[in-house]
Amino acid sequence: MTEVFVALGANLAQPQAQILRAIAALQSIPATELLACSPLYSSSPMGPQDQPDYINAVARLQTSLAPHALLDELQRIELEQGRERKDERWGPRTLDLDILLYGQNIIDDERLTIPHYGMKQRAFVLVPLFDLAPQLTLPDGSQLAELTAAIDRTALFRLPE
Ligand code: PH2
Ligand code: MG
Ligand code: MG
Repeated sequence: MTEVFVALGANLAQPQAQILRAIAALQSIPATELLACSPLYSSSPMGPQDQPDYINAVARLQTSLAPHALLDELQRIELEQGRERKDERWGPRTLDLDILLYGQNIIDDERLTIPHYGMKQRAFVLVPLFDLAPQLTLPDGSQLAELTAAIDRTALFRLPE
């Protein structure tokens, strides 16, 4: 079994409900166990500003699926929740499920970049990840606690549980 962290994001069609539904769907992935989920956060959009705020969270899983098989499952859930692939970079979406970390593995191919290429620059990823795993060390040796302490959290708000 490998420990995996998945980032959840949504900013269309009742995003908070989309995230809650996605958390439930993560529990249906074969050979995979949902261990924990962070609190939910609202965040202002990174990228084009003419889109709604996002709801973000991070889930901790353990799985015996290989990385690409897990990606297939996450993309299936995205599609089930109405995800449309558009050309606009960082455009709005009903659901985005990104593998942040797959154990300490480093993967870089046409379908997957793990660790997620942008995670160290995004408060809406680092803060909920830190909620789940404050002691985490990334595969490049950086300490999650140090990255999180240094990140700008303007416009990131934890939702009441
Ligand atoms: N995801 C994006 C683009 N911009 N902004 C926020 N606040 N949260 C996201 O999850 C997000 C984003 C593309 O994946
Ligand atoms: Mg994303
Ligand atoms: Mg994605």
